[in-house]
Amino acid sequence: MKNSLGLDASTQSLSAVLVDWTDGEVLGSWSVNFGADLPRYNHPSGFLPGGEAGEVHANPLLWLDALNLLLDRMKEEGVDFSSIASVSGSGQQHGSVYLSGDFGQVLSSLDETAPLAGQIGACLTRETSPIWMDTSTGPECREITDALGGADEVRKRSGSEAIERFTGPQIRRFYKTQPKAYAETASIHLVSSFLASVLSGRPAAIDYGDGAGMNLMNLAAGEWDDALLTATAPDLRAKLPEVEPSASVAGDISPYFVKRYGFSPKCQSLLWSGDNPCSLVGMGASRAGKMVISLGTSDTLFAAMDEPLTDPRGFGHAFGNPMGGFMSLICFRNGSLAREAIKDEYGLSWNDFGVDGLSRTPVGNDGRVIIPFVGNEITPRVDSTSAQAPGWKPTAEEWARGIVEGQFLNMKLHSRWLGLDSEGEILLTGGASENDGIAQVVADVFGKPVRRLAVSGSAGLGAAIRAAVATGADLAFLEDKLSAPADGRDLAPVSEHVSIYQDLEKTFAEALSDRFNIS
Ligand code: XUL
Repeated sequence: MKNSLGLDASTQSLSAVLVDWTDGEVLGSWSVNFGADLPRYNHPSGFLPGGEAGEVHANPLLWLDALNLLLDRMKEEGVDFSSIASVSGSGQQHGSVYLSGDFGQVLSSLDETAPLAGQIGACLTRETSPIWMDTSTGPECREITDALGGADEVRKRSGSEAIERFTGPQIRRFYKTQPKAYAETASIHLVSSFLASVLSGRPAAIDYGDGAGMNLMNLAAGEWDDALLTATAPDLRAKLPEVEPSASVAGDISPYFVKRYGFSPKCQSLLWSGDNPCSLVGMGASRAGKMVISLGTSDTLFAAMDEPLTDPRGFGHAFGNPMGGFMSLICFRNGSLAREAIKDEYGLSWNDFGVDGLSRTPVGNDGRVIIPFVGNEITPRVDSTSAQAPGWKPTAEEWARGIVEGQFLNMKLHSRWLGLDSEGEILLTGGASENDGIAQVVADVFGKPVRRLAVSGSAGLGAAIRAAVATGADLAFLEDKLSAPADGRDLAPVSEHVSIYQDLEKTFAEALSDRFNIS
């Protein structure tokens, strides 16, 4: 057995990647799209539409049906499950699943002739799961913060201030709004630990990576934090699984998967982690020194950290690094959507954001900046309805340059707490990273070389690498083979541009503080 399987339960799909860890090769990948492949759940974008007051929920049975469908498809395509030595997974972070005391018993006696959803569904004490897009818990965040004596205390303990989408505030809201169902709940799992439990045929622990996204774990100690638990909901300690290192084996794979799909009974089922912690591994950045910038619907910046640093301004997060130590995660809501809004508003094309397009305007727009928030931003936390050019009227081409420069100046300003200014390189991923014009602005604003990797689906790949390493594979070898830079795609910072952006960062910080009254 020389293969490992990585599963990725993301917001909109469940995917699998099969890796041969002796040769360091990806053997194949498969995916089930929740909206298109399981339309009976009415989750066109992976969650129930129409949630009120900021609620965004998904049906956990959908994830189970997707798991059966994904493995059915792989079986039909002739995947030899008996070649898999270990399996792990990556889950969308923060989402929670609420279960009765029967969960363990049901898992240990699953009937392999029937789908999972019909058997496990009876254990749910809350029909739907709040997911990371849920913003309904503002009052609960304030209550937890007050109980701890302030935002700094919550951040120092858990790695983040109390955040609406984080699991603790979500649990508190459930306890307040449905006290009876909360009392009937025997265990609360994350998406990651729920699916790890199903694969292992017994309740699995929560790992340090995903556990840190709950506002319940003491980040430095790697244990549930009594003060945070007490501030969140009564009897919570008894309802939470243990928290353990990400490399822990939850057990042999459940007989359900052995009998139904032909997995080896010796296949090791590892704890799962969150999607961002798994991406850190998949991008080859699990050792300190590399910074990953992912350009997606939201842009994110993450990096491994040796120490549990936290963001003194309270915008960024610190999680456990699945390979040991810690990681930062900073999320910028105005990512691709903001770039696209400016493109559409000013009649631009993506070529106008490319090398030729950007060459029509001077680097730094002659010392003028654009505040790139077309809608509310979370880093920094400000309400905004449109991007702004304080004190000037940009042309369409200046808007193209200015929105991108503003985004990365904001990113640089708000990642300074990581202390990575003078070292390392940037690994750039996500749709917009393909654009050489945008990628060069990243290199010049940060003053670091930018590398773009051949890898796609870094969360699932990271899960497969974690599974492989737990069964004896060499991390450095797999990173070299699987997370390698795409040939000829590296970009070096241009020194004249770097100094222009050093000055422009100050102008940008002043514009931000003038406009939003923040320091
Ligand atoms: C991280 C976050 C998202 C989810 C879904 O804090 O909320 O990145 O993990 O991808």
